[in-house]
Amino acid sequence: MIEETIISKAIIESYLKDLLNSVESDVIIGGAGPSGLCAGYYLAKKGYKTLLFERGLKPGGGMSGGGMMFNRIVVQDEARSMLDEFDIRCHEYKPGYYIANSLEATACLTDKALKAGLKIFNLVSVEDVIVRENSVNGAVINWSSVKMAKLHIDPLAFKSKIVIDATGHPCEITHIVETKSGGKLLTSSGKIEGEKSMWAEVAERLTLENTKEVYPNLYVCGMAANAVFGGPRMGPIFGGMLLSGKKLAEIVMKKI
Ligand code: 48F
Repeated sequence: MIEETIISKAIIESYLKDLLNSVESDVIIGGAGPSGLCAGYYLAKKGYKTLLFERGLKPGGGMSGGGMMFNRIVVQDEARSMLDEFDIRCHEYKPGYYIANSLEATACLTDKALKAGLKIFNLVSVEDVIVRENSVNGAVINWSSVKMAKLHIDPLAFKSKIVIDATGHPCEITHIVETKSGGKLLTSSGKIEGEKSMWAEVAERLTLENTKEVYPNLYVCGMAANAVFGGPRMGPIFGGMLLSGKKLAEIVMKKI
């Protein structure tokens, strides 16, 4: 005999236990694209209490869609070893260009990150941050459906030592901080410099250079890093995203 109320209690209790245990953490990541998942994987693997809030139903961000809905991604030599780290199969298309299935890549990143201990809360958006004495101290979250339904419902606040903006092109968390801090970001103008048009080679290099702190205790990785610091976009080559997440995890580990 199957009792429906046991199913309900199992789901509610298990989820709420995770949620309650997450109110204070080491690191909060906004966005489950490749860079956010990668950063979360390396941090969780080293034992840092790390949460990831993802607005959408599924993790993966822009990775699963590949290039123009052709579900393939390209990764260059520099990030080849990361495909192995995540058990993502690939083959060399031309010297230095590796091609992988974008659905497999997304699934493998998600699987490894979860199993390393990253807590992923999907369908939840970061809508604000906690700020104390000009330093980010956590994220303010709400169900994504609340915004979609245009409901006026107050959010909840989760504290962390570090917040990572991995929200991709719109760099949403940095936008919030820029707006509310009066434009005092650690960029050359103090504001978001804005993403530039596609130039894959330069973009891949700059993604790594731009992976850093943008406001005290707020860090950017992936496409958000280029959008914030004024780098170009790169299209469906993903080595920079993976390396950026890894680099940021290392920076954050040194900081805390
Ligand atoms: O855009 P996205 O995949 O970020 P990424 O890790 O990778 C970029 C590439 O996919 C691609 C590219 C490189 O080849 O140019 O675009 O930098 O994933 C960002 C995720 O953040 C979520 C969004 O739903 C997506 O899954 N997101 C955006 N804003 C919020 C958010 C928010 N405010 N709160 C929570 N999640």
